[in-house]
Amino acid sequence: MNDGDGTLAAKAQGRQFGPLGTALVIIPTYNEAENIKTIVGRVRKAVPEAHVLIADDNSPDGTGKLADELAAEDDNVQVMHRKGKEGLGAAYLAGFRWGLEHDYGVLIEMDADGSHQPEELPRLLTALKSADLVLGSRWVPGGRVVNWPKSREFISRGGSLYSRLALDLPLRDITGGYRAFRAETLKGLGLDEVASQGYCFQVDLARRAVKAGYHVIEVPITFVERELGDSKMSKDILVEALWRVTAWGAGDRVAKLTGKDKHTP
Ligand SMILES: Nc1nc2c(ncn2[C@@H]2O[C@H](COP(=O)(O)OP(=O)(O)OP(=O)(O)O)[C@@H](O)[C@H]2O)c(=O)[nH]1
Ligand SMILES: [Mg+2]
Repeated sequence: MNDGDGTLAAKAQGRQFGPLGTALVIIPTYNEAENIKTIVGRVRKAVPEAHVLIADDNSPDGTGKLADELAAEDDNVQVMHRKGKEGLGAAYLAGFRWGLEHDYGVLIEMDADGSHQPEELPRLLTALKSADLVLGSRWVPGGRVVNWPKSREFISRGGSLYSRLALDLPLRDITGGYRAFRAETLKGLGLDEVASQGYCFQVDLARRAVKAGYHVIEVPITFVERELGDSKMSKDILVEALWRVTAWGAGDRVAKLTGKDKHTP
């Protein structure tokens, strides 16, 4: 149910949700030297009580060094230096593991390029008070994208619609990457088996959460196309996502037909 903060949906489910605990905003970076300072500053201002983890894949443009400078100035900013470019999914999985080991109550996914506005994070966190997982959503009423060409919107909407139908998920924005997880939710998703490639990563997390029976709600966001730095999106990532979603959907249908769909994820 998309009621903005999830209260109605939680009541409908008759569930009680525990306190959230400290939030960790995980920001994966690859060549984001032009963006990293701004985004970290915006996060620290918008949600001063939250901590930040920058997961940098040894960016050739020196993002890791800038991140170290930010961490040196601020105890609530940490940097994870990774060996080399392995994709955003792998960086998030490493960030999630680090956050769980350090007992954070909430783990947040946020891009470095300003597409996910830190100023909207308080709304996501309010919604998480009565949910297991909150998806920042471009495609529910009130959600929108700024500065996207129609072609990009078509691909993104189409990807979510295809995933929704193929995987039978009651969600509108399945490929988005602005999300807030309770730590308990992440622990229940089987992170060791999550597909880490490109958009598959986001789709796989969402489908695992729904299948595991978690209360997943979508909160409208305004997604702003990056102004600085280069996109890491590629045609290969889209094709990969398409075939994986198709394979998962086919697998789910076979499992349903054979009665073996009870033990996911
Ligand atoms: N650590 C790490 N971060 C990555 C990698 N690839 C992308 N990212 C980060 O993941 C976030 C999303 O990447 P983007 O290039 O913005 O992808 P996108 O939002 O689908 O594409 P655009 O809309 O064109 O910006 C950004 O913060 C990137 O720096 C990677 O291989 N490793
Ligand atoms: Mg982006």
